Amino acid sequence: MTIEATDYGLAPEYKHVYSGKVRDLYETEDGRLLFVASDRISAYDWVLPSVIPDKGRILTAMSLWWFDQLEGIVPNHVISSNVPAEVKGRATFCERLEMFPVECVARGYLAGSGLNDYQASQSICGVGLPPGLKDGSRLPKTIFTPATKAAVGDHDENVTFDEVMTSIGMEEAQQLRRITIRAYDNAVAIAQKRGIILADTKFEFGLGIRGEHKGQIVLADEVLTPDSSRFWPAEHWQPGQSQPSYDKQFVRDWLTSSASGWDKNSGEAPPELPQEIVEKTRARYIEAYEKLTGETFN
Ligand code: Q0N
Repeated sequence: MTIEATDYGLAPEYKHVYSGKVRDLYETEDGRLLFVASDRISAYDWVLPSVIPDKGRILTAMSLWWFDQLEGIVPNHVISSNVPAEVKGRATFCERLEMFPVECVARGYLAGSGLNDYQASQSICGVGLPPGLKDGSRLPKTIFTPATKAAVGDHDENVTFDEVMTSIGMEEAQQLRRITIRAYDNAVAIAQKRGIILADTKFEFGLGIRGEHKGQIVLADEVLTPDSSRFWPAEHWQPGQSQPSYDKQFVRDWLTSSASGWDKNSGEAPPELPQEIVEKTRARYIEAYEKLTGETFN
């Protein structure tokens, strides 16, 4: 799938380098990156034709807040949030790193691909688990379940720790696992106090190339947002069934209802969301931000 960048009207000195489902990356003439969070939303592996107004600003604010919370645990790639007016609030200038080709996933609860792998093998990414766990169960301890971009298609493919070691070396693999688990465990404890379960999350790391981070492992991308993590409302947590998503449940419920006229297995692109679903979803992102940080979203 090829994803088109949103046109922010940035000056031509910002050269587009990459677009994912929901983010756009540019490089500056002096070798920094401009990391932009769009208002795009994905569901069922599609980027929807509707946008959620302010989603990019909300998730940028949330990610910056988390980078601050984790400051003592791992350095991060953020240089400044003082960005061009066209992307104000939704972008950061970042340090260019040498990225590790590994999606560093930490899981404290069973869901998603972890649940599928567990049901097939009672293990995830080579990590054995006790019997009797259900959809949404808390795991005995946090596990590192790395993934890589699949050779074909855009799906991440779970890999074993041994495969990560073969790819990047034992020392780096062990460090990525240790930092991933430590950062996630800290975040879980913070979110739990605010009534949010952080079921799992995905980090991307790189090695600093120059300056104070040269040779150090640095946290990149956007962190601990509903786009990179599973957020569950703690008051509705009930293992044994799929947990409602904090942010996307209205979207999923509408898309799979007869009202949408869409079949997620049809291969057809999904339709635009009704205004009511857009507004309720925007309110959920704001609620998650405000609940987590204790700050008002402006
Ligand atoms: C970078 N992406 C996101 C891996 C790529 N600080 C950085 N320095 C260099 N490159 C990147 C960053 C950041 N952030 C990040 N692409 C390049 C795309 N990911 C998606 C998953 O695969």
